[in-house]
Amino acid sequence: MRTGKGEHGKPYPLTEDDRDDSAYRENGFNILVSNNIALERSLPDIRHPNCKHKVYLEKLPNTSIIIPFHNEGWTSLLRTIYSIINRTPDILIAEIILVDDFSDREHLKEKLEEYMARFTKVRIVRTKKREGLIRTRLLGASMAKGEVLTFLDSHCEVNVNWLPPLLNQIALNHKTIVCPMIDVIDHNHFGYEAQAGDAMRGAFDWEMYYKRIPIPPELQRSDPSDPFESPVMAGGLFAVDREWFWELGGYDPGLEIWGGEQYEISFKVWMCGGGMFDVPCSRVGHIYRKYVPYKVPSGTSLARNLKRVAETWMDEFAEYVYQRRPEYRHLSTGDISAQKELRKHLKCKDFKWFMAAVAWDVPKYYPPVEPPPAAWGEIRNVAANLCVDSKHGATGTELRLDICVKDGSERTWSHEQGSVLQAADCYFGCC
Ligand code: LR7
Ligand code: MN
Repeated sequence: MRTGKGEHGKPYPLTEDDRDDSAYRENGFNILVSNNIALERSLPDIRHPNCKHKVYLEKLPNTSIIIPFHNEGWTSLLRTIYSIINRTPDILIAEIILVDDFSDREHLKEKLEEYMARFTKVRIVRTKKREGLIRTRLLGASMAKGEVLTFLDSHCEVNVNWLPPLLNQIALNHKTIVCPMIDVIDHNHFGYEAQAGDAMRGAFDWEMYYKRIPIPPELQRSDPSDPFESPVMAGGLFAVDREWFWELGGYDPGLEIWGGEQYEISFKVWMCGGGMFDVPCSRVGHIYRKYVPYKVPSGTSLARNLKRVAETWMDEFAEYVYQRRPEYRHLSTGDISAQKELRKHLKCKDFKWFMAAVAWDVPKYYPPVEPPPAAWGEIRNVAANLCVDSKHGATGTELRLDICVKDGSERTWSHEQGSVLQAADCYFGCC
């Protein structure tokens, strides 16, 4: 029955002025539009019609809803909270934990505390320094009391009856991670709609880009509204049994700021005795940004996170990634011994099993490129404990013995069968 701009998830009628870049700068989406539509706006119920007739267990576990945020817009954050409060059975919410990752915007300080005082279930916790979204989620999870942990981004709108289908799947088997269908809230006009191609599941290519590929016919159910297996999640929106999450070691806390964690948790849950499902009857809208608005501390890189995950979980398949991204070979991952130990302790299956049993359709879309038969490494004079190194000299590139440096790319050599010796990279003009 609601009327007004943006109601029923309709696009806000934008004027030329509304499109000015200044409206996007702070959030990567149009904050003026967000400010001009109702915090409690209505959304279209775009679930599969069968969802209206599904029955769920009478007794479902309750959940802590954990929302990390860094410099989130005021109305986009509030709309996330209102949508949860309005569209979730109160009895299922143990608490809503807002975790501030060291934001510096004024509206996220006392003003937020004062506003949230009206919601008895909302708690605000704050990191003491910029941690990035992974450790920020971990902080929220460490304080959570609910039986299930549900993670959301700070610019979402949950849709009709989004939570019970997720909790139901976990109640049936607690070693399950579940994800809602992620709908698109347009970053210009805030129109709400399904992503292109609804019958898709999560995948990745060998550069470790997240991809969606069609659900293979073998996995399609007679009822398309039933949950289906998903090899990897998008990252931000999922629910997991709290105890199972910690049994899995939570996230690797060595992952910095942004990215890679979706692979870590996905590989881990599958390889270590659990499973992951997408649940079509649960739908949550997410604002996909136009660009990343926040600063990323220098020295952190997505590449490092990805290599950390590849080294811990992907076994010989990591080579396919390095084949695509040769620059990863020499990147330092930091210490991953605790992650390797966890993998052993949990008696996890190997990545080959994961590819064969779970992600078997991925290579059909993203065939890995076999690396040439080659040896990689340093050339060391053991007596002097010095390594062959390439340097620019007066006559071009010269080879000399020099101190051996771990991860020094110019000192790593590859040798293909039958070919001449090559330096691993074209750094410093030496190929
Ligand atoms: O330093 C930071 N600290 C934070 O607390 C950076 C971000 N954050 C917060 C931020 O406020 C937001 O709530 O962390 C959350 C995710 O950050 P976004 O919104 O900038 O990330 P994203 O939506 O662009 O990216 C997706 O991939 C991320 C890294 O792998 C996370 O897993 C996000 O949760 C994830 N988002 C989704 O899965 C929603 C669907 C989009 C897709 C794909
Ligand atoms: Mn997001």
